[in-house]
Amino acid sequence: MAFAQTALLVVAGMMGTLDAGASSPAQPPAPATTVEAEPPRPYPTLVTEQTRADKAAVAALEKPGELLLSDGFETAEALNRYFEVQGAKEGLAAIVTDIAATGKGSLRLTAKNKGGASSGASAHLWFGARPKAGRADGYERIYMRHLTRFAEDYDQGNLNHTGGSLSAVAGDNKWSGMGGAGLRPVGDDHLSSRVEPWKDWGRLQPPGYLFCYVYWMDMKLDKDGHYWGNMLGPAVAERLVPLRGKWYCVEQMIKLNTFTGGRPNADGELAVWIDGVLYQHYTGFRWRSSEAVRLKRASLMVYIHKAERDNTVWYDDLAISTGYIGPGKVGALDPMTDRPPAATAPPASTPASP
Ligand SMILES: [Ca+2]
Repeated sequence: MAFAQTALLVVAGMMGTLDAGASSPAQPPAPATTVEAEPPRPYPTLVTEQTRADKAAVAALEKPGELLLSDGFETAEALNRYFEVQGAKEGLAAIVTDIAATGKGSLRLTAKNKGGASSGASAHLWFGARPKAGRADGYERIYMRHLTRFAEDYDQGNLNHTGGSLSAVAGDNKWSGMGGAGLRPVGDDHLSSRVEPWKDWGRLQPPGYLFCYVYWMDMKLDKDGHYWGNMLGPAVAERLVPLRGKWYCVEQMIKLNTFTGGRPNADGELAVWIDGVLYQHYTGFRWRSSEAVRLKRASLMVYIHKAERDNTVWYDDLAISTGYIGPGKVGALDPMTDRPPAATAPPASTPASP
């Protein structure tokens, strides 16, 4: 809000100068303190090439961690662990068995044709609560992996928000930060990043290339005066347009910034892997101004701004970890069954446990 007011003051000052005309005395310049009230806002840097060239950096980035959960979407009960499922009653968010990457089931999300109105379906997961007493809730660094498949006829038109996202929030309100489209987080509230596709106004085949749609305290203002999510993608030559009807493994990592003497350092990171290959890596994020803002939520969604047809996407093998996961089966839990490894799994004839 402070930035918006400052910008308005500067614009008003410029207009006054222009209106004054060449022969009139110049308007006094805006006080310097007005402009300097907004501290520098560091912006992240794309460093994928440098990281790839540095074995130690890759090893650090791809170091395994503690698996927090995995979900193979094998039974209808799988949806119960999501605190918010938009579209479940209408069958727009459902566990289905006709299409799956692994095992028998997957999560199918459909944005119905609404004659040009917005449409969506989603599932939201909260992993903020820590199981061990005495540990703070939420996490400083999280890797979110999921398999995704766009329908053969998927075409969002222009705008969509379809993909998997990570959010950091302060406090334990699971819905915190939702509904903040067009608004810049102030730093002690929330941040988010979603890996989603963009058709570049029809220049690319649907669904378009994958990039991160990011909200955080140092994001840039859009030309239209709103803080829409900033687009942080790979180098232009490395943009990947997923083939529709094919499964892809997408993994996203957010590492929050540290603090020195209570002041936020610009040392946060954002990385994405596609099918186990590093796709993009950004460093230099000042994600948050408060240490209370920690990673606690993951979401899978389809959202079409102007839905003129049904658009469907499938998700499978979601995993959340404090370290790199990679494609394939996860260690502690089998995404095929959502149970511990085979040695402790019940015989095939035993009915599924709840
Ligand atoms: Ca599955």
